[in-house]
Amino acid sequence: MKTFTEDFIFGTATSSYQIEGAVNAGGRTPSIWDEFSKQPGKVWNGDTGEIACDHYHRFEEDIEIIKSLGVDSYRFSIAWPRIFPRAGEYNPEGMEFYRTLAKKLNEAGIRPFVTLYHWDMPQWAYEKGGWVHRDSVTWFLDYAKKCFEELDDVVSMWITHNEPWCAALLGYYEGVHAPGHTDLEEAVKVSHHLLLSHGKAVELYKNETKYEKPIGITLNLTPVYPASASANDELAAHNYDGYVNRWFLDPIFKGSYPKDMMNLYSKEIRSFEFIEAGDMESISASCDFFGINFYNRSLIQYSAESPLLFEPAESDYPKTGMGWDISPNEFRELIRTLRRDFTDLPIYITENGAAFPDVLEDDGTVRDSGRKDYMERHIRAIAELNEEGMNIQGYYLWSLLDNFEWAFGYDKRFGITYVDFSTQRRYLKDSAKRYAEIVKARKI
Ligand code: IFM
Repeated sequence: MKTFTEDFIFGTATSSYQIEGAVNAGGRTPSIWDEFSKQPGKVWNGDTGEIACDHYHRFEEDIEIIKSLGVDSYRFSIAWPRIFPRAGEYNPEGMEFYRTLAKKLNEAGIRPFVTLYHWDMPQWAYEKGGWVHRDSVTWFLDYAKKCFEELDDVVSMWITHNEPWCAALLGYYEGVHAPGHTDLEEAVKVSHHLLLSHGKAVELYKNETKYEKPIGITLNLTPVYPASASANDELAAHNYDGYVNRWFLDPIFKGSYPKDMMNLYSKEIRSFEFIEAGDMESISASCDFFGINFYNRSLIQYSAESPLLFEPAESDYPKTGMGWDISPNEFRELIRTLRRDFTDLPIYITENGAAFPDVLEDDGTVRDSGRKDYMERHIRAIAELNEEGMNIQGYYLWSLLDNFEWAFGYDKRFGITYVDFSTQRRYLKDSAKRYAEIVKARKI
């Protein structure tokens, strides 16, 4: 039996575009995801976030679900185009939605953990150059400042960016996320501007003595393993680790980009002058915690055809519905590596969870034993890591609700609550009931 201290934070998480719907309500204008998902072939089944879980209209019902789980905290993100629907134009009605949500959570004893950017850049900002343009840092800071001013008293912790790797590399290099570009130079610039906007937002927040809440960033990290001990596979794994993990960890914790990756990228990027004097100091501005989203390990092999010389290798691990390896042991190794090589900051697991093909039974139950097992194994790993002194202070299960899973549309269900998208009725899955038991007992 493993136990958690009283101050360990159990939570659950969502993001704005994935659940809110109501894309034209309250003065909101389109985000890059509204535009991207409308393009044929970009999202499974032509799905969009237009209605999603209709959380914008049903948030009170959703707070009741969160309450029923007994969790300490709820992590959600703010839709930037609700706050600044046009360049320089603040929309108080958009802010009011989040203020009401946060206030009601506080009234229920649930701490709001707020992410500023979970990928829904306003379309107007994209049309002015998006994250490729250095001015995006200023646009983001205007938005962040307004959120801090209007919400800090009702928010318990702030995250600047969620998974900048996805926004930059999936969005601008692999082309599978909005805005769907396939240009490495753009993607690397975007990653720099995302990181810079993070660092500058942290500086802005910390320079105001009236703000004292913890602030940090969340990265998606994956421990990488070579498919064999061959020199080629070792090289490929090292490159992939640089591509997903070190390109973000190094600047945040060491104040520099990994030189091996700059070298590799220099095949397509002739100049790194977009990194200006003082940028790295801002990017490595000290945070109060470090957020990690963990889903799976990566098994990687060499590929001479791939521009960065890596590709995924076949693995014989049991998989989730995404085809991702279920790998709680490698999660343990990841945390130990981070502690050894990167940071002493308190760690929050800001996302962890699994998609599986769920079945809603006639009696309203969903027997999602695969998700339950996945969750239990990762929660147990956290308890054990804390016994080793790894200082993980919170765990947020992804996700509160089945929702719009980006390019996979509504095909992949990550929720611990089943959403019938034709009626918008919600049903607690077995995993949610089990999570409530763990949270209540604070043991597993
Ligand atoms: O749904 C996403 C989330 O938006 C970011 N982290 C990974 C989740 C599952 O793919």
